[in-house]
Amino acid sequence: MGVVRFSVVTAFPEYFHAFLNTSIVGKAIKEGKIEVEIVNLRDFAQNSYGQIDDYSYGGGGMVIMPEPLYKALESIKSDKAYVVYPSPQGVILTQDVVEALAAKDHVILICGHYEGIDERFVEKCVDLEISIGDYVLTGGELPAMVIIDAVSRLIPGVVGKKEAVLEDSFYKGMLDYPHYTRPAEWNGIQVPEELTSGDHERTARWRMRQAALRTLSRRPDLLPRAGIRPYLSRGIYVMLVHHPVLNKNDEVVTSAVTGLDLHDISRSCMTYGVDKFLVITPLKSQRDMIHKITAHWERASKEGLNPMRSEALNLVKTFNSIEFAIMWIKRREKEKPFIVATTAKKRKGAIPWLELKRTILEQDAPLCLVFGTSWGLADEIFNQVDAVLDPILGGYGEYNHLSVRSAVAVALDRFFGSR
Ligand code: 9D3
Repeated sequence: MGVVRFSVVTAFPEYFHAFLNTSIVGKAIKEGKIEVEIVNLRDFAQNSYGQIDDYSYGGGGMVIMPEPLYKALESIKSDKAYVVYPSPQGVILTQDVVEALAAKDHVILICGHYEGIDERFVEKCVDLEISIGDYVLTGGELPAMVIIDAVSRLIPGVVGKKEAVLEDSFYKGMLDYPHYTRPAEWNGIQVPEELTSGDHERTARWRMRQAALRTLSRRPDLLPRAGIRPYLSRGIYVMLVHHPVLNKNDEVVTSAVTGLDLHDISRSCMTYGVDKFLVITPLKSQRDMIHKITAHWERASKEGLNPMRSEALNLVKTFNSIEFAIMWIKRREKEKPFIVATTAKKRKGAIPWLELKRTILEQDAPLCLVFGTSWGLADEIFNQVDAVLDPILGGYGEYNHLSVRSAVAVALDRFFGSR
């Protein structure tokens, strides 16, 4: 995050006086964390009348002329400035755009007024047009301040540590929970009991729940990109089934456990916040082999070798049937988990990924995602689960043969990854 410098070209410098001397932005400037220079467009006027605008060709209002803008821009000393023009025709300002700007060394903001600025200047000098939303303002000054404000708070040390932590990827893409301060009762309205109880865990759970419910009801559009794992209070389980599964002739068989699946899926589970990786095989010899592998890495970790690998493999738990695994989850969670089967084939009644993501967040129930090895889960499984997911489609051609560990990674990213 390298921005230290903003230059603003404007015909109304007074707009910025209070902004640059107030609150967090004012303090950041005083402390030298950012630098904001205001360039008065009138100083680069065409004539002694201070003319900077003229009638629009083809009729309409006034348009800022290209030459004063160009002279103003030339007056700003910089080798690698990024030129932004706040305009109703721009890309909508989102946090992604703010983050991109925060990576620049020098951002120049060109404030339009009246009907706008001459398009030839835009063509020749502007790197990006940015709109701050679909409503009509009188000029680009307020948008310029919005951009400076949003970018500044990303610069280390500009906002306090507490707030900065809130900005962590942890909270990314979801709405905030409601806030309260004293008095505990105001106008007959009580502060929610969860916040005054002094029980930190209960407070945290309540806040995450509020954030989830608000996001679902007010901004469901945020859901596809939101990382929801921190908002779920119950366990998430990935189940890898080696029996009953199909072979290539659609016969029910028992498949072999592979070391690759064990290592790779447990690492994916660890990465996305899965609580346990349940490996199902009715063969005792196979379960023994799994224990041998996990014990090996456990020992390696105790000897100071690859502790991360053993941490991930700690998630592995073996069962000789799906039923036993579900019983174990039920006992651990004191509740029946929501069981979801995955499949590479189209099945009627299957639900889209986003719908399941919404359901998981809404219900906050324990979740068990079931993956079949070999040619997929046997038919009998699909009648016993709460939902079946649409297959993962690459969006290209008919070929649809992901390895099960790739499918697990894609599935976990769709539900719990934040983008
Ligand atoms: C008559 C057509 N209008 C375009 C929608 C003309 C017009 C309206 C408002 C031309 C310029 C402006 C001034 N607005 C900005 O400079 C502006 C703006 C905005 O109005 N809304 C959201 N974001 C921005 S960024 C700059």
